Amino acid sequence: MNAEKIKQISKRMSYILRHKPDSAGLTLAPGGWVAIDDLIGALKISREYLDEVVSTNDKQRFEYSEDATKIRARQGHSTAVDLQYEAATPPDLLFHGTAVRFLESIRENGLIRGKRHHVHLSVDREMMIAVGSRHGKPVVLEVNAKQMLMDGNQFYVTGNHVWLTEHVAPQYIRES
Ligand code: HQG
Repeated sequence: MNAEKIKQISKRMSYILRHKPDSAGLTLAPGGWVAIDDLIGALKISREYLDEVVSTNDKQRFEYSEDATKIRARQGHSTAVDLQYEAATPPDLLFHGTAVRFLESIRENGLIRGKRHHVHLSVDREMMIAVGSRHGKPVVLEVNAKQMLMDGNQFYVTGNHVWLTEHVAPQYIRES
């Protein structure tokens, strides 16, 4: 199917499932779920087309429920919803990709979640360079997840291996 159209639908799905479900007349259930039938109705696409958008998505941003009747965005939400992730134990070291121009503020305030529910971290340094590049000249920060955990901070992991936490205080950050 047409790659451009798929991308366009995927962007609209991110907007609906993360930020403005009511723009499509939908409401997110706890966990961030909506009925697939409702979503494809709102998007005016077939189930087969949705399957294609979900399976080919470069970052695997969406997931189906086990019974394949519901769909959600795995992370990145700004709308108020409890994704019901269970706390998980992260690897000792995680990375965060950002832009050089944010460093001064990050040194002072740590990593803040901004409009999103969480700060996004990963074990994948390369991917974090790409994430940082979205904002300018990229820089990858090392996050001492082991110490954060010992100090009582909580972490969550999504099905596409993004690690989430509410805030990373400056003392856990190292500029690599
Ligand atoms: C930065 C995309 C100043 C933070 C990506 C980031 C990711 C600060 C920007 C996912 C700061 C927020 C998340 C502070 C953090 N002062 N700047 N104290 N603390 N920042 O887009 O992490 O395509 O909300 O470093 O690929 O870039 O949407 O977060 O540069 O996986 O699926 O403020 O979103 O995925 O930007 O990206 P964002 P992010 P999707």
